Amino acid sequence: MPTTARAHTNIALVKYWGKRDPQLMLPQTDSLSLTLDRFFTDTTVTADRRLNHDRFTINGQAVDDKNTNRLTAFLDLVRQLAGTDTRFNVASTNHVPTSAGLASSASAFAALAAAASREAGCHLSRRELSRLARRGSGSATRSVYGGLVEWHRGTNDQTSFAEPLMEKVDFPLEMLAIVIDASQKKVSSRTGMQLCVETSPFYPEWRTIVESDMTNMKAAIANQDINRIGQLAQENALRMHALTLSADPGYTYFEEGTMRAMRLVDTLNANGLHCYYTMDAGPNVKLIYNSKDRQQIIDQLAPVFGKDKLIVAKPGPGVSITQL
Ligand code: 2P0
Repeated sequence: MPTTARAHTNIALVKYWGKRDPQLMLPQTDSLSLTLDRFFTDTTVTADRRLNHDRFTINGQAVDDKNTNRLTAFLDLVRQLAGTDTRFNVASTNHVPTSAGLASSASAFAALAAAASREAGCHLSRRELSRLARRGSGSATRSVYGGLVEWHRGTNDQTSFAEPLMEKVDFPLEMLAIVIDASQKKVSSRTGMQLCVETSPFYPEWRTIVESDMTNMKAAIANQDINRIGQLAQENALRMHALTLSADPGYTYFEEGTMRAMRLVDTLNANGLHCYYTMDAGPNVKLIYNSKDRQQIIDQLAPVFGKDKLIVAKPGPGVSITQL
C-alpha cells in the first residue's frame, strides 16, 4: 500500500546558516522558524520488492542523477532504521504558486521522511521524525512541526531536533512573499553556508549573535509582539547576508528587486505602517506583519512589484500522513 505525507515549508526568523558536522547534518547554531500554510509538498512512497533501485519523480518529472543520489542516500537511512533492503518508488508534488521560486527542501525532506519511514514499517515519534528529516536537509528538521518551531542544534544525532514553540499561532502573525526572481539560485544553500563557515571573518560573531537572537525572539513570541518579532528577524537576516558578503569569494543572494523591496519596507515603516523583511538563500523577500495591515501593505507593494508577485501565507501545520 502506498503511503502519502504532506509537509509545509518554513521560513526562518532566526536563520540556520552553517553546519558543524555535514555528515550528521548538525548545525552550528540553534534556529527558529514559522511553518507556512501556503507552500507544501505531497509525497507518495511505495515499497516495491521488484525494484533494484529507488525511483523518484518530482511534479511528474524524473529527477537528475545528483538529486537521485542524494535521495537514495536518504532512503538508505530509512532502510537502516527499518532493517529492510526494499527499494521505493517516490512521487513528489510541490504545491507552490506557479514558478514562485519558493519550493523548498524543507517541505520535501519532511514529507519524504514521514512517508518513507511509515511505508518501511517504522512508527517514529515526531522527535525521531525531526531527527530523520534533518539528515535530508537542515531546514526540514523544523517542517515536522506547525507554527513557530525551534531547532536545537544539539551535540550529536540524538540531541539535534526541532520542537514546537507554538504549534497553533493564536495571534495575527502573517507573512507575504514578494517574488523577485523565480529562477534557480546561483549559489546553493549548502555550498554557500559552508563557504561562510570556512572563510567569513565574522562567522564566530554570528554564533554569538544567534544565541542572543534566540533568547530575544522567544521573549517576543511569548509577548506576541509582532513588531519586535519582525525587527529581530530583519536584523538576523541582514547579519546572515553579511556573512555571504564577507566570505571569500564574497557574494550575495540579493538582486536589484531585493534592494527595492527592502527600501520600500523601510519607507512604509518610517510612515507608521509596520512591516519587516527577511530573505533566505535567494532574492525573494518575505514580509512579516500583523494581518490587520495586510491590505494596506499590498496596496503599497502592488504598483511596484505587480499583484501576481505577492503571495500571502499564514502559519501552517506540521507534517501529516494523508490519504489523497
Ligand atoms: C534557514 N536556510 O534557516 C536557512 C536560512 C536558507 C537561509 O536552511 O544543506 O536547504 O540541506 O541543510 O536547509 C536552507 O538550507 O540546507 C536554509 P541543507 P537547507 O531556513
